[in-house]
Amino acid sequence: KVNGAAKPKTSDKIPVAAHPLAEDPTDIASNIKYHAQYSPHFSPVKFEPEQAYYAAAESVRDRLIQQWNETYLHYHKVDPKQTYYLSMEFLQGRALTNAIGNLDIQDAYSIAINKLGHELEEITEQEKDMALGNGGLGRLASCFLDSMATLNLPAWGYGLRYRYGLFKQRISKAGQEEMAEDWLEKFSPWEVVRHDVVFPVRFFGHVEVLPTGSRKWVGGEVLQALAYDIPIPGYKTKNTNSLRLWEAKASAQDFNLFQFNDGQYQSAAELHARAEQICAVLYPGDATEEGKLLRLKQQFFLCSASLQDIISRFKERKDGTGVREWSEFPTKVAVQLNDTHPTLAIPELMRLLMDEEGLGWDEAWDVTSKTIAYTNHTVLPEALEKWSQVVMSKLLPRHMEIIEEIDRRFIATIKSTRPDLENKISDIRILDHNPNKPVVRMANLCVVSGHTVNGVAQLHSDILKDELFADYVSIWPTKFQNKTNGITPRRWLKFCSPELSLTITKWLKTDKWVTNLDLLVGLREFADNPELQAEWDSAKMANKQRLVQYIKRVTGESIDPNSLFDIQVKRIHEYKRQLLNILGAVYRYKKLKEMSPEERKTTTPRTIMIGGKAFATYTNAKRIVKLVNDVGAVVNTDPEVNEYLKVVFVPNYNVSVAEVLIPGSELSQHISTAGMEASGTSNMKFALNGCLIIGTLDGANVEIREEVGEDNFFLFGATADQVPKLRKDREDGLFKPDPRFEEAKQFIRSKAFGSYDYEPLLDSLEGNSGYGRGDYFLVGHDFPTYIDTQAKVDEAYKDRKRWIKMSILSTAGSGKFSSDRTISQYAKEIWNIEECPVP
Ligand code: B1H
Repeated sequence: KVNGAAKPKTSDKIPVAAHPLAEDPTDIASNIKYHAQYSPHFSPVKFEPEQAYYAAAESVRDRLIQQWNETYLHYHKVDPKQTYYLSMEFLQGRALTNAIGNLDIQDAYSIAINKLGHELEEITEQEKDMALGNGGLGRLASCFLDSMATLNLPAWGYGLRYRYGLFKQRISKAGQEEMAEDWLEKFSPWEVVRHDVVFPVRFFGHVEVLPTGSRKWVGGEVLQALAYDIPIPGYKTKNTNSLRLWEAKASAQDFNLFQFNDGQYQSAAELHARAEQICAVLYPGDATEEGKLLRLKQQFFLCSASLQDIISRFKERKDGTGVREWSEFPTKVAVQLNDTHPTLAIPELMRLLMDEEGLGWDEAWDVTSKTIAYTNHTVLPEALEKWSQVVMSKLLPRHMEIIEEIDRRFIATIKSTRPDLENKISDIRILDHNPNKPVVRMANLCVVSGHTVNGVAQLHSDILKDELFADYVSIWPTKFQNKTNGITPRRWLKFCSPELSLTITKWLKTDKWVTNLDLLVGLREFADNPELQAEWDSAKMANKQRLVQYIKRVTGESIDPNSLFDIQVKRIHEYKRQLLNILGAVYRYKKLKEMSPEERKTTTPRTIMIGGKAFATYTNAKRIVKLVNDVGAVVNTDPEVNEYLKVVFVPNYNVSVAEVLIPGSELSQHISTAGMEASGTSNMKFALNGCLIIGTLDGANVEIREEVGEDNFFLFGATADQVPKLRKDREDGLFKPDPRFEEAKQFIRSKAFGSYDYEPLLDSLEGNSGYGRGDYFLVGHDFPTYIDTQAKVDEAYKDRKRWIKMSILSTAGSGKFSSDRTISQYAKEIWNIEECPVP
């Protein structure tokens, strides 16, 4: 080696040739070599894992392209009703392992990569996560895409092609630091740009009344939306759907050559710069007016481009004659809004139908309301979107007119048909004319305009019907549904936990559970079988060992694979109560310190792992990250307790980190204040991987506990219906804190974990808070039962057999939480679409 230049590792014996559909490992290897040579992205001398990854990914993409094109043409010919899932977030994670697994060519690829001098596992590690999302809502969208393809459903995703996805989290002495994550730094082998799919998207301007009386939106600035497609393969099926991501561009005409030659470089390319802002980042900070405007622009950009595309496909299919009745549209198109972020699809579809296609209001409304359905993902007041009417009128003047008309007609209908609701009109109408800041309430617009509204777990859907949307239920009793979330068993069991999957397949004598997860109940009859228990134990241990190595690599910390692995990973949020977890850890540490060495030996050793990102401007969440790290720094270097307790903050939690953490966990914490977590989906992933849950009766925890059995779920805490009274009691000074809660807080206040100012955080837990909201999240109320329940966990873990049995029963009871089940229900009960398998 000279100057670090690597010798190519490619075996010289393997010929270079392109066999996109090769089955034989030697042919696959030659196809990979072909890509390394003829679609080069690096200097020819290098064939390190990184180069091997890109070449292997391109060879897998070749295979996908063939069946992807076939799928497109098949849908085109059959012309089935198709679903479009509109989402501001898709958290796809890595694609290579998933594609190879879904194509069922894992073994051949593994051998082929070996022939080229590499390990499949090592090269898959080279891939950057496609992190175009925040958390559960975005990952749900990605699990749904996997299930739609696996079920052969004609269904596409539409999103934005953000340049930088979710930020990369670094932990320093100061706590969390954010860095831009450039998933496109080199390039993505998974996307195909469609230069023929471009739509104009307008902003600002004004409305003109034409001589015919119809209205037209003109002027302002016009950007171009360019399509990038990502293939979505189904598991062992030819059907390969699309995730279409829009990129914003300005056209060549918008480049002012005269200004540029005059030295005015910035103003010459001003529109190009504004186009770049639109897809620069996911969720730009919205503290400023500029930030708010940019978010609204992003949302409209997604909606407008997607609907123009959907309409042009509607016209194009059917013999290519282009002649169709608009009333047919809802029989060919279903649009699902992933929360309110794509709500502008409603007025945009109305505008396109009326102003571009010439339909009247009633006809356009009929089509729109039969096409659009809305999923609510949260009841947190701060997450219910409200857009300023002033901003909306400026950016989207025609849409504001349409929203006003929807509002006006809704009120008129209520007045004429439901006089009993007159006094409720100001709550349920779409526009809020608060004189200080008139806003558009996006959830109300969705409920009024959509044909179906659904929540994402039974408890959440009940809260929507009984509280948030109660008045609407009396108007449209059948509009409201529940669709309990799910996760894809491919990524979240088969691919991330191969040992456990093999064990399951062996005992069920079939691998059909991969697409029919209910079959897992078959494990129940063997839960006491010592042979299965031994195999289960060793599969879990293999996953724990992988996790031990991962933690060592990213944190330098050595953790004991024989300790109980206790994990909480999710976005850092006060309602998710990572603070309850860490206060519990602090209390545990203090008790261990007080014990004699002999006494300590009788305790259950634990490794508590916490991971998650805090939104950059969410100060209390960042303080929680800092606290976890500070507690870890003290506990992990204390020789007295070291063997019995470690506290590890896992940095940069994302999809691929989850794929290592979840299979290796034994206990996971889903401990939100009851009524606040709409569903949760990592709870399902943990349960599926034989990890027991300590949790509150919140979101999908309720249903998980029903399915795995109450004996296999560590329940604690207030229930959702008790929460309002408990909050009131707190306000009225009726709350008597448990001495253990006071002890834990006091220990932090004593500077046992350093001198950082935790007062604002601790103070948020006090009754008369200066910073917080008087323990709004009821950490103090739930702390004692949390500690007691953790003691039960410690006892249960000492009985190895009992624990493994519980673990098996957890997996056995997780069948309901397959996203295949969720998507089948959406398909039948909301979208009315049918499978369209490619022959
Ligand atoms: C969920 C969001 C969300 N609900 C606003 N709402 C956002 C709202 O940055 N924003 O503007 C981002 C995300 N995310 C989650 O959806 C729920 O909290 C989970 O409980 C649920 O499992 C998940 C999927 O339904």
